[in-house]
Amino acid sequence: MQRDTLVFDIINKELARQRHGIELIASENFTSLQVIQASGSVMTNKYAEGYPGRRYYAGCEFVDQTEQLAIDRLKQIFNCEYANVQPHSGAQANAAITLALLQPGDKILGLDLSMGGHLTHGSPVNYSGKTYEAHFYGVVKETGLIDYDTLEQKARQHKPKLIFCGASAYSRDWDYARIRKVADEIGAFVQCDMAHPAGLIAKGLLSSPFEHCHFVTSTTHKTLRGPRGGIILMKKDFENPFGLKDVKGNIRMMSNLLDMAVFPGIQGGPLQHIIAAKAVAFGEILSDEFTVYAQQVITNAQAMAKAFVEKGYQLISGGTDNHLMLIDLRNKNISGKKAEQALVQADITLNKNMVPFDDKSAFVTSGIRVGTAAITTRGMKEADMQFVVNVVDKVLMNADDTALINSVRGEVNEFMKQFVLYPEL
Ligand code: DSN
Repeated sequence: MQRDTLVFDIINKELARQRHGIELIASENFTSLQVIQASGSVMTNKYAEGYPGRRYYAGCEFVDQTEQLAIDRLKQIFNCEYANVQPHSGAQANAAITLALLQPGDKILGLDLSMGGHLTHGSPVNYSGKTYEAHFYGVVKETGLIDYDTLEQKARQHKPKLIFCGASAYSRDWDYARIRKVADEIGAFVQCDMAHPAGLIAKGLLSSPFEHCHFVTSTTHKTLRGPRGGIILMKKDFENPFGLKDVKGNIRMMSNLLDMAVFPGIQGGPLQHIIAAKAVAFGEILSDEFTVYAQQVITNAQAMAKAFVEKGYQLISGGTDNHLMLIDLRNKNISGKKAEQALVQADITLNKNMVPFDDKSAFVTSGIRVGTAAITTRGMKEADMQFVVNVVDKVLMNADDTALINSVRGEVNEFMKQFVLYPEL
């Protein structure tokens, strides 16, 4: 077969883009080369419907080994009894939980998307909002912190079967114990979607959801710095709440229902190349090197937040406990959309984001979301955050000045040369 230079030329341009720019998208990161190699390996050729040791195809002895390794390492990272590494994404992981637990029309309660929540926690445009009766809590206007009073009030009022916690644009830690308390009171399950801060939780730098949440899901490509994918975890397996029995009359455990919800419930063949790459990434997370990385992510985020505040930017909740911050740009007279577009011209990528109680649509937004997971992987330290904030500010304050933005792009490209990315490629 002829080399597809068209595609590989485009891939090389993407590599150059990643090398030259400052990556501030809070949900992105740069995996190690060995994670890329595993995800681009011959494991992609293998069909392996089922689970290790119980597949519907022959020749699964090696994919069984990598999948088992991924499961064992993941259980070790979070000290859990159950892990499923097959979900293709975080959305699939969340879908599997709802499929295992709920019937169409059942009630769920989650953080409103416009307040930092996620599509799969009940948004009307997502299967979760279309299939289940979704109710929402938000954040307190004055503080930007989760409104636990409203969460409790809505839980008591609607009696959902499942309460979601976790967010995609929330910079503070969570009070999981408080959520579990009201869930127990009304007989609900609690699911934490820890996709954003998972790598920080892995190293004990934020509260652990595992003691208090029945189910924990995550993506693997954000602060966990693995390949693009999803996972499901339970600290402790438990008897399914529906009294379902297997053919021998034994009560099925929740782990059985979750495994069945992933396959055959919502997925077919697992992506074995990605599962091998997850195993590699989980091995990296177990290292001391990753502990240093996770700590630096937070140190950088706090230095960056301080630098933004010193320049008069309004951070929702005033700062950050994790890897991200949400900035309300209304006092800077620029929309999130315009900010995102101006910054990308200077090779700085981040995303526009609604802020709580936003008066602009999700397509325009009043805010931006900024994260430090990717730039920390590049090797930046807290002293570098001032440069990053300076160039972001320069662009935002001169968003119509093409010549100035071009000169900032030159500064950015020069600055990034010191943070070498994939020298082997
Ligand atoms: N799209 C992801 C994010 O950017 O946070 C969430 O799934």
